[in-house]
Amino acid sequence: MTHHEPSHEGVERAERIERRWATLSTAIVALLVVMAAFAGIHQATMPQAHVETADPRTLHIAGEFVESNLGSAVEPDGSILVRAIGQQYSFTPACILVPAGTPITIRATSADVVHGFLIDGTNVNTMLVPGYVSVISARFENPGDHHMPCHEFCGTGHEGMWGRVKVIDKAAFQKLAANHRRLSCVDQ
Ligand SMILES: [Cu+2]
Repeated sequence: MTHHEPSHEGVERAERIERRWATLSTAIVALLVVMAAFAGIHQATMPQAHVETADPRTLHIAGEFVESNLGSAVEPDGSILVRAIGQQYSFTPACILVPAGTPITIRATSADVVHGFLIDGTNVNTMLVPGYVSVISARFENPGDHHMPCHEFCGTGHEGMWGRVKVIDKAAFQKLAANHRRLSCVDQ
């Protein structure tokens, strides 16, 4: 005779396994809740330390983004600091000049709407948000030219908004830097 009634031990075993899986999944959910709570509280108690602001209305008049202060400069420690702005529909400077094999810090912001800042062939890829300063670290190993398109739709002239990054030999850059406070390659 065959019957399909599960045996007593079978039912007990199934319940045991089911309880084990229920405990495991509850533990996973509890862990995720704790992680989310920690991340939320941690963010609230320690806001990002490096949010820097720049008023787009006074960008051209005062502060670090005035036109005479844009371009590349040699810092006291030998690193290069580049300041740039994006506006409808261009970058200033339109051509950024940097030396090869040197740590470079780019500080950039927008004078109007949100723009994209991307350097072709590198991992430099950020947004220029009006009111905030975007800070990017980069290093270009080899001399050459890179395209720098705006990759965030910013208006009717968006497709024509792009700049260039020109990487030159370190010694040649230093020579130029000796005679100019701020460098760019707009006229090259
Ligand atoms: Cu743009």
